[in-house]
Amino acid sequence: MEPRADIAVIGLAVMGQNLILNMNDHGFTVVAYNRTTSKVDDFLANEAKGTNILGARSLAEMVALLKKPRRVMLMVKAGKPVDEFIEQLLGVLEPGDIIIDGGNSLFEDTIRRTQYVESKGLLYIGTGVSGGEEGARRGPSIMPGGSPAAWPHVKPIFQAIAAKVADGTPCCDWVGEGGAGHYVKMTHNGIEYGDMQLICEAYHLMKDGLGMTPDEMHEVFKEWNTGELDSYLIEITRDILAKKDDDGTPLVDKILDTAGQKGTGKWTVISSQEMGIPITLIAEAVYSRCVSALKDQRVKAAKAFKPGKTRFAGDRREWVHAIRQALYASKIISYTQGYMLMRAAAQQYSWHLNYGGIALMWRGGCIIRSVFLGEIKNAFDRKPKLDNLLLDPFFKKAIKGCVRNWRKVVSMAVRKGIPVPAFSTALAFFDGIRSERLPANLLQAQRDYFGAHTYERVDKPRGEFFHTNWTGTGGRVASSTYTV
Ligand code: 2AM
Repeated sequence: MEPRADIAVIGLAVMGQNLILNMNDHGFTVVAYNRTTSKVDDFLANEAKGTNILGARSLAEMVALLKKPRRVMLMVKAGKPVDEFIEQLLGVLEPGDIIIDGGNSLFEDTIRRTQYVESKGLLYIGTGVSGGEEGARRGPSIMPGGSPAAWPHVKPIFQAIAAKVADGTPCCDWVGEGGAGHYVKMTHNGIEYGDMQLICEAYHLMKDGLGMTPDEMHEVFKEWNTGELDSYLIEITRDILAKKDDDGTPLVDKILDTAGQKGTGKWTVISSQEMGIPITLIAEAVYSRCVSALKDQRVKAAKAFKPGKTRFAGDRREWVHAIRQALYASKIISYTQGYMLMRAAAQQYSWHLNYGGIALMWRGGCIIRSVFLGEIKNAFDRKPKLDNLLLDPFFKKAIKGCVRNWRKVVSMAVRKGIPVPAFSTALAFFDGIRSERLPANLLQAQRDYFGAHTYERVDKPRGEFFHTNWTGTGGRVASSTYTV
């Protein structure tokens, strides 16, 4: 067998198949393999018919078809199947060959696998692939991390098949070492949770606060999609609101209001807790799905605490504008928090993340693609070491322009009893981060009172710790090991 294939893809579920077809369209010779080998035959006889795609019925046959260094991409279920395939591949590949995991793996697994595969003399890439089935076929956002030495070997393929922004730049670049690619993909998914929740809150306010119909809201989202909120998620919301059921009534009204989740939003929040970074908006987005899932309890509580009138007084157009501004400001906060998280992770795991490059990768192809990400890219172009997005002049001005209406919307929602957890946590974070002095002085006093945890003083240098005998009966010894 002549080694003529550029890359092998293992896993012929829809994402794997579409990536293979995409690679084939761009002139690469791909060899396809799947645990259940009948799927290889099916694929070659149907979707891949008439293409240059090759099939393999065993890993040995697949390896024999590959040019060196061999590139093998796994598109299988995250978790054990990835480890099992890595083990099998180590038996048939050679030092210098490259194993790529394109599934939704947890970044900690990718850190471990990169070290393991490198210890065997091979190279490893864990890459986020976003954009769903359609993205995989027509141009996804691709976020690769792992062994830096592997990048030049996969770059031509990945950048060719990735989505492109208007000037032709691909939505794929090297993210960083170890698990950086999967971390950035995880953060992307967390931000996606936040963006979706923000849109849902805007919808809820327009529906219950302004009494608008889906058709009227369709018009609003259509207009929003032409400005600073122009994005894939606003666009699909516009279309969803116009969709009618078979009986001609809006389909959205017939959909049960309980949301599911697969876990990447949760992972983002868990990681933020471990890192001590407040990504409050994504956390509220995850918890909002949890609240939505408690339908039975909600039905009972709704009977116990009957809502009052939810309608906002005043001009509807002005309210719609205010809601738009509240959404925009909250979105800025969410991305600020997401970037804070990635910065902390980079420090913790010694990754060299390219923050502007990440914005560019998300600019097209993926679910959170938006005009807004172009502005984030600009902010990092202006100042590559920018440590807080809020302090960039563009975003600073944008927030200042929205803050009055943001407060107006959140306070009216609170008065009328319409839940806006993401809008309001964003505002609380904004007010917290711009507070030079927070009440944590009292908190430290409480901790010192009951646990002798000590405190620092405003009139002494940082790093000097004090303990007070608050009651006159406690000891004078400070606690240094017990932390709450
Ligand atoms: P299958 O077609 O043989 O089930 C998505 O589920 C992809 O992951 C499919 O290609 C599937 O292969 C593969 N997959 C799921 N679990 C697997 C496992 N335990 N071992 C190998 N491949 C697996």
